[in-house]
Amino acid sequence: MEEKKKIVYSAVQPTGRLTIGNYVGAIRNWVRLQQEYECFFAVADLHAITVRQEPAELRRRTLELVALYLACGVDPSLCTLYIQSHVPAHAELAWVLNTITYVGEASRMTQFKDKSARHADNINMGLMDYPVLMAADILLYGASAVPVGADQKQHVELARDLAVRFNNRYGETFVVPEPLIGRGDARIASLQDPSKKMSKSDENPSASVFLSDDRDTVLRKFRRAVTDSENCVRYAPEKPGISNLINIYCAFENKSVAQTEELFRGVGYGDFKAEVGEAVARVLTPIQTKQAELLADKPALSALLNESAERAYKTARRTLFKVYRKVGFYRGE
Ligand code: ATP
Ligand code: LTN
Repeated sequence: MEEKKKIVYSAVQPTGRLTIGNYVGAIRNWVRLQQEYECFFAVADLHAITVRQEPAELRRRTLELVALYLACGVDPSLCTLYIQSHVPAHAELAWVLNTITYVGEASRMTQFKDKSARHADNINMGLMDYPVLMAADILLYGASAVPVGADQKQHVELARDLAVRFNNRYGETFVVPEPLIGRGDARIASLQDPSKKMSKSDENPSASVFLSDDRDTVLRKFRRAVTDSENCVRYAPEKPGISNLINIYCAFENKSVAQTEELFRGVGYGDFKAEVGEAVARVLTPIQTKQAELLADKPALSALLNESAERAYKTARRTLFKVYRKVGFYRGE
């Protein structure tokens, strides 16, 4: 009998424009994982509304993100790529999981504390419930691996705790998931402050390179990137700016740090920055062209999304009904 493939689940929220950090740290890995595992990748629109969103913009960004996933190589014939709100089981399972989540543990989550501080005028129940909904996402599909950035590790650990708690209380139901954290050097730092990660919500637009940036913008941002005064392309902890640029070059040219140092021996920062910019633009330009082509045919995208939502729902509802049975909901004789 063919061995059953391991299940992988991940999602990104349709808030803000994606950066090359999201590409290297998330989407590019998905493209690799879909070859080997049964993957479910979602656009987490239910999560997005935990902070205030402009409805028209949320709608536009959701579709743009779907097209971007596809343009980056996420292949709907290899995985299930869908919009979270198209599958009602997410919100339904989250409700049940709420009843086994303690207010104390939810309010201790780092992201909840951070976002409560940043959005002090809108500390809503959804914000606190965010990780419970995320646990529902993961547990519905029986995922054993969840590729995320280090910032999401605590949430995946809560999903583990909830899975174990439910299984202990009601009998074996959920697969207990593990976070799959990329290598530390896959973390792309801000171009303006290399001690911070590059983030789509950075207030300084020069700090992040967006996947939607055109070639000139990419080149300009790299030209202005913060470095040091040594003018030697060398990877070292005391040189976080240039080390970050080396990391980016390696990620986009599939080269090792040693190869990159060798290639740029004796080359000054100005020329190196231009080469990093060119390497990034060479990858981004075809992605942008492809994304625009996909967005020009909305009926085709809708058809694909309907089909994949149905596929996702088939798996999800099986888990949901099992849960309903276990907790004692009457479903007829
Ligand atoms: P925000 O600024 O709103 O917190 P973000 O850019 O940090 O957003 P998330 O939506 O939190 O992005 O993350 C989506 C995925 O992208 C995560 O799984 C994370 O691993 C990855 N990611 C985000 N930023 C980076 C980065 N700088 N380097 C590598 N991976 C990243
Ligand atoms: N919280 C995640 C997005 C997300 C997710 C998930 C990731 C929502 N549901 C399930 C993995 C599994 C983020 O902001 N990166």
